[in-house]
Amino acid sequence: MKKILFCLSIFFLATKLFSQPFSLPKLKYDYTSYAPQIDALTMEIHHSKHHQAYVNNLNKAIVGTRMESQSLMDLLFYAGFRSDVVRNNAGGHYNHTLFWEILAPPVAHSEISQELSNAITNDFKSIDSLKKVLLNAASSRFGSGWAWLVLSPEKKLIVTSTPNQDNPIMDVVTERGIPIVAIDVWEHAYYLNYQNKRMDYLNAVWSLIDWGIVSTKYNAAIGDSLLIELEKDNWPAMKDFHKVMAQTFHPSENGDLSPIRARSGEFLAKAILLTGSNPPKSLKTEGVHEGLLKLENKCAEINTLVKKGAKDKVLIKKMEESHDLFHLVQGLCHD
Ligand code: MN3
Repeated sequence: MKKILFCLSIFFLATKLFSQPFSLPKLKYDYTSYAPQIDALTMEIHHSKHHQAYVNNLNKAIVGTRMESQSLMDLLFYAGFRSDVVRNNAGGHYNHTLFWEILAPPVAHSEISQELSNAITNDFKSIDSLKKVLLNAASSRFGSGWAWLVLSPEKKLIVTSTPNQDNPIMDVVTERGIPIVAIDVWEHAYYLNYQNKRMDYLNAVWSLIDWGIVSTKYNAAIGDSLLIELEKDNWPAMKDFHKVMAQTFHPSENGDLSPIRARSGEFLAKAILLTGSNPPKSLKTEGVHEGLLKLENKCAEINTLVKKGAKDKVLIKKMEESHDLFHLVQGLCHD
């Protein structure tokens, strides 16, 4: 029995040591199925080399850090707080995954839903004008990047484009939302077959988009609580405060009080600006103002303590209290 337990524990330890948080998703069709729109060699290199490299580099960057236990969504949502390596490779992994999901050989396409069809008519007049707007965003993206069809927090469909491996979930972009169509406009996506003719590639990719799958993405996005999180984050004073909070609180958790000792005045100033700011209109914010006043008082206490040269232990406790208050206030906001 002991032997079995020992073997089992070795097995679990080994899977823990060698398991990687993220892995390359399999394609639904083989590499040859996307031709003539996208040739097999481009598909193979794009998927098995480029996408695989984003996955490998992401895993390498987060192994042994607190990020290892976080979801891909968390990594993306706060990309502005992450290193460039994490931002680029988490983006690379997410973006390509969505791109593969929505592409299918035309013979395998499923029908667009009535809901998505209506939404496109409402927000773009017709699927043809959506095509124009989306392909224009893709063709005019300077250098490498992506074009997107996105469901915004106001539940409108919008077209956006981002550079490099950024995407609309990230806090580094201005127009945020949940992407339901992704178009890769890096040269590695088309250069073998199309060289400099990006527009020809874009027309070909458009004809591979399976609108039945996009409809499923649209339905899921409509009910996704991520929309509320994005709306909450659409509050600049809240974001500014959060940034200073993250940069001072997290070091204090590890016993480093130097950031808050250097920035307690700024911490208080951001709290005052936050109390005086207006939350996004679509959020219900009962009790939020009272919560923010308490938070401001807490930041004032911290600033006074820092000025008096208070002990680390006292400051750590107050920082914890302010952090708890902040999350309490954030939790009060809903749509
Ligand atoms: Mn690519």
